[in-house]
Amino acid sequence: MSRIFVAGGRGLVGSAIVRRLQADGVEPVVAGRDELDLLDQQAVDSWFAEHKIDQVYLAAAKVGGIHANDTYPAEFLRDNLVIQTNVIHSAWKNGVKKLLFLGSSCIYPRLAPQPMPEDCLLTGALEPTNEWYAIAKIAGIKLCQAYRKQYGFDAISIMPTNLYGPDDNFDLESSHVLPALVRKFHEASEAGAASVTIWGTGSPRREFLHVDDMADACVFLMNSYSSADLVNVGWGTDISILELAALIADVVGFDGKIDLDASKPDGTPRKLLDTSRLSALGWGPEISLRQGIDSTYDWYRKNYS
Ligand code: GFB
Repeated sequence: MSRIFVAGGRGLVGSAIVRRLQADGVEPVVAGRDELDLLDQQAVDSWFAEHKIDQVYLAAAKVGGIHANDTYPAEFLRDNLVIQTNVIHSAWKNGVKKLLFLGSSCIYPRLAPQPMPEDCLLTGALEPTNEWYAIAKIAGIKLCQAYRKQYGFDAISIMPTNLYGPDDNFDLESSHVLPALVRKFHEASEAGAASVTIWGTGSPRREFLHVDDMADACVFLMNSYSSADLVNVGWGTDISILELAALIADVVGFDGKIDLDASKPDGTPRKLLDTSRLSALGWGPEISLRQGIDSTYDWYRKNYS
């Protein structure tokens, strides 16, 4: 049986991949930060030499929403470059047979054609609020392609759209919009507040995919796909941030006002992935946004609030 390492196995995506593998009766290897510091090349190299891993899901990264990306550019660039370089290099050096690298839809130009096909990579300027993270992820894709070209290493790159689900970060400063709004509307509803304030103009459009669908796509691609060409993973339709806020308010049962704080950045005007490459390979998502928000809100109430 293959030995599978999920790097970042305690995070949003990594823990979903672990659950998905366990559902198939596979127990992947996970190493917490206390056990393995992915920023330490020596430590990562010794760890791989010792553990004899066959497959790697590289889901470890420094991540955050628009405010965190914009506030900590040095960490988003440096930590992600180092983590992915350490893992990809040590995996190859220690005989790993296959590696799946997780990128992000923010690698594409700010004003890319919508929906965004994989081949619009590097055809225009990036969104300034997350260009640091995007540059690190683009370097990760290029590293996978370079190791494939020079060493024949079977590394593939997958670009998820905005993800959400259980084990997400619900911190109001550093989280992405969906968990932030779940928390804001929940707290407003509990407190009987008259209004909730959301950031920006409410007009940017985003596509949201439940992380369990994402994990299923990762396992599918790990087992069936081998190419230097990246693959987008998304839900297929997008909604505006104001529509998302109204949907979350409805799930939570908040019937007050929604205010906009236009002093906060909007970020990319629209981010919708073209998923025709993945559809042609035979995979599609299953969890609708309404279902996904319902179950995420259940999880939040049980585990967080
Ligand atoms: O999810 P989010 O933080 O990141 O924000 P991005 C999406 C949109 O929601 C922006 C608005 O227009 C925000 O201004 N928004 C409204 C809020 N209210 C809130 C709130 O309370 N919290 C947050 N966080 N947003 C990230 C990138 O971009 O997407 C990362 O910064 C990564 O690099 C990730 O690619 C997937 O979708 O704009």
